[in-house]
This record gives sequence, structure tokens and C-alpha cells, in this order.
Amino acid sequence: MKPELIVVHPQLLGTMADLAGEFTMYPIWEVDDRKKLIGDVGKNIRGIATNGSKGASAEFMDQFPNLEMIGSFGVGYDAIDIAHAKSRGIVVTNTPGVLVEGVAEMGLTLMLATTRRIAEGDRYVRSGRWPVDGDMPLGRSLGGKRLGIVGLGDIGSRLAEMASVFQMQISYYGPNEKPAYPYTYEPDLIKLAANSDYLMICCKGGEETRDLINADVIEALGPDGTLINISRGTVVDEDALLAALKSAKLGFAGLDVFDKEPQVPEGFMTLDNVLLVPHIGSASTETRQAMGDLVTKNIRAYFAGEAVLTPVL
Ligand code: 8YV
Repeated sequence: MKPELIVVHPQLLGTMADLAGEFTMYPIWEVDDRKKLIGDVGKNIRGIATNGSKGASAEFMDQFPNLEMIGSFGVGYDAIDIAHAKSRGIVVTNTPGVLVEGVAEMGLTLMLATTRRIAEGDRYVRSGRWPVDGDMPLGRSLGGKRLGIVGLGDIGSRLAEMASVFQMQISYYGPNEKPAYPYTYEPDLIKLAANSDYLMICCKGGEETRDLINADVIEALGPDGTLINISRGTVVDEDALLAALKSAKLGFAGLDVFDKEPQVPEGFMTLDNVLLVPHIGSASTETRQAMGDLVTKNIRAYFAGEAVLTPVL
């Protein structure tokens, strides 16, 4: 009997095509009556392939009494109830490493694009304002500016390397000092924000970091500061961010992630000092392929009785 898997997102089915001959896969989004599907096959399900956004709640897992493993397409696992998985002995895997370069590139892209006003420039040309209103207002330069990184993990440290090419002065905040890196540790987040031109959010999502970037941090970053978020929307108090951008207490923001994706607060839409992209940090063909391959390898290894490659637990 082939192991049976629930697959939660179309993207996964594409990148897991290799598994089609070895597993019975149920793409859940294609099913009109999910209750019926779960009633029919719930007991046979041994694996779930999910992603960082959809995750797997305790209620979702508990529809599958014989669930053994969850392979997640993404590094962040804040949407998976890890404690519950652990209590049931369910193995969880994620995709660290393979998306570091892609997500770090997105952080750098947002930093450059907000600094040089790329999205505004594009709107300026398309709306025909250039010949009418003349040159667009000036942007700024990135070189030599102060970058504060919140969370110097794999992605944060790769971003720091990339930013070093622009001679940026780099400091970081996190639970622990990391002496192996040549950057300045700042254990006080408000101080880090006050002494940064750019605050780059790279830390983990989840309850531990919810609203870590609150009104005080945002105001400390100030009217010339730029907030970039490539982590999770939950890390930033979105209402405080919106209010600060509107009142120019914060200069700019570049956001790849939002609290209630794919919903983005309406208030951001009309502001010129915020650049909005739809959670595309890892969304390059190369990165997504590598993530899919890793999900596939983890699932295959688990059901072959081998050690999984990248366990979360
Ligand atoms: C994905 C992510 O976009 O890795 C993560 O944690 O947020 C992203 O790479 C996400 O998993 C949805 O597919």
C-alpha cells in the first residue's frame, strides 16, 4: 500500500511531482466537500505536505488519527502547532538553508527599492506625470548607512554580508550575542532602532515575537528611517506602523509579509512611503524548486524508514 498524503497547496503538488508514483496524494484545495474526503480517507492519511503560511493547526492534525509526519515547504513553522505535533509524536520537517539566498536577496531588494523610490518611479512614468510635472523628487543612497538587523540567523547574517558590499554599518538585536560575526550587538531594541537608518526584520514569527516591533521601536527608527519586514507580519504592530507612516513619524517601509495574508490593510494602499509585495521572499524559480526538492526528500526519507534531512523537532 502506498502511503497516503494530504497536500494543502497547488505549488507543492508541482514541486512534489516526483512523489506521484510512490504516494497517494490528495490535493485538498481541489475537493469541494472536505468533510467527506476526510471522512472517507482521514484514517489512511500518514503525511501532510503543507507550507509556511497554511501550516497545520492541532485541529487539522487531529482529523488524521494515523498521521506520522508533516513536511513543510518553508523555513518558518509558526503556523504549525509544534507542541501538539510533538505530543502526538508527529515528525515535522521544514526547508531551512535552501531559501536563505533568495529571502536575503528580497531584503536587499526592498532596501534598495525603497531607498531609490523604484515603485514610485514606476508609477510616475506609467501615469504620465514625468512630462507634465518634470523630474521626480530625489531618493537617497544606501552606501555607508546604518543597518540594524533584528534576528541574525541564517537569513539575517547573509543579508549582513550583502549589505557589507554597500559599506553599511551593521548592528543586530537578538536573544544572544553572536561573537563569531564582525557586527555590533545591541541588546536594546529601541536603541538599535534609534541608531539605525534601516531596521531589517529577519527573526522568527510566532507568539514569542508578536508585535516585537511596536510603536516605540517604530518611532525610535524615526522620520528618516526605513523598516523592512521579510519575516512574518505578526512581528510588527501593523496599526502602529500604518499610523507612523501616515503621520511621517516613520520615513519608509518595505513589506513582504503581513499579519493576515493575503489581506493587506487598506490604509497602506494609498501611501507613497510604503512598498508592498505579496510574500515573495522565496518566490524565485530556483529557490522554490530547491524547497520543493527538500520537501520531497524529507517525505521520501521518512516513509523509507530513514532519518529525515531537516527535522524541526
Ligand atoms: C514561503 C516562508 O513563501 O519559508 C518561509 O517561512 O514564509 C516562505 O518561504 C511560505 O512557506 C509559503 O509557501
